[in-house]
Amino acid sequence: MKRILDFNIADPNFLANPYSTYEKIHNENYVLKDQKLGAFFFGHYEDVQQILSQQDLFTTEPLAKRAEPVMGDRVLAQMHGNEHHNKRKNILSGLTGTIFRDKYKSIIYEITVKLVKNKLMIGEIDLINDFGKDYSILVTLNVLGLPTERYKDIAYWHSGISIFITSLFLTEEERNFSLDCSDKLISYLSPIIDEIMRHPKDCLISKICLTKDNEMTKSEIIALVLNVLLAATEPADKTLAYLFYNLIKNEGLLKNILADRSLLKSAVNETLRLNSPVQLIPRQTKQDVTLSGIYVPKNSIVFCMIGSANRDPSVFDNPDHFILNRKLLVKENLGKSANHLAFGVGMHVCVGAAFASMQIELTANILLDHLKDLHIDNKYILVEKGLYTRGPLSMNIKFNPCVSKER
Ligand code: 2IO
Repeated sequence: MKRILDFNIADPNFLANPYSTYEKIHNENYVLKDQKLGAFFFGHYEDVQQILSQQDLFTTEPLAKRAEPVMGDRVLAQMHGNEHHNKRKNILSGLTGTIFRDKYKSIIYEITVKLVKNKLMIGEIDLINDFGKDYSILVTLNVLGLPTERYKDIAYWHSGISIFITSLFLTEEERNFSLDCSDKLISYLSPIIDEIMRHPKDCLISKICLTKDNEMTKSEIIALVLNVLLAATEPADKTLAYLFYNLIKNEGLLKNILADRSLLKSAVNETLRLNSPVQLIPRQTKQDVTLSGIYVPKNSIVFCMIGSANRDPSVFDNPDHFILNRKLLVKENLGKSANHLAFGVGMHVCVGAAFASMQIELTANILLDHLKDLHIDNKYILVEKGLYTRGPLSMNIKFNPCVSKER
């Protein structure tokens, strides 16, 4: 029987270490309620799976407030029926494995090598601030078909939009900054998107515009472009940094992976479980619901605690540990297919999941080829930031300095 526990998401102890709260949720069978926020927080694997799979009971309505004001229109997760099906299909058609191999692979290679090049002789790189932030924006701009000359400005505007989407509390000042960033990014993108609409090319934006009767408005197109830009960049640098942290910090793991690169795929997967970059997914109840014995009134905000669900000991043995072939340990009752929920589940499961996994695996392979004798300084302390999306503030990794052999 589950019980409600009073919870304050703004508690600095929770921000510093949400994992002990996750443990409490599992050990004492709690569902959390934040009275001030008026929201429920579900952290059990089965509950999260239920919430995300029953989209008629638990709607994506919270995005109308969380995303629309900075996106300018609806994002993919707010759509349903035919519209959702068609838009999702169009976006997916630009993110296939074939296109990845034929086109994005070489682009990602070039971006990665270019960004690490001047760090090679130094023997140290911060995977977040020297690499990941620029890397994720550059890759995504290329995929969308946007020019990259002003990527620094775009990264700045993007950061403002990201604050809006991923904050639980916003000051007036932050809100204004976010809205201003959104205005500026939309003004910048608008004429470029017009041009792509006039002369479609081989890029994701052209595929997004691919509606039969061309019934999409300009703001609908821009919102989906911003949706892809945000969703593809925000978790990418975080996942890559956590992956290298896990590879280096787990005894013998790096050595095994260097000897057999096919293991990297599982390492990316296990990183997504243990260090889920998206920790919360919001939903809203369409009617009164009782979930796992907890009564949730109509129109309540319900947060899925992805990071907690992914550490549910009834699904994952030894949940706080990095275990490479974890899939084999998944408990019987959820079936062999049970996996982490880092990409969500149900009809709104991340449309870029396969692409993201390929992207992170490829980039890690390139970095492993270029950076030799990887280690992390004993003095480095992992400090994480964020409740909604969560990632390391920095990730300094060291390696043997070498002279670049690249052009
Ligand atoms: C972009 C939070 C990075 C999505 C969001 C407004 C909608 C949706 C998500 C993920 C990850 C982002 N929500 N992607 O949780 O598109």
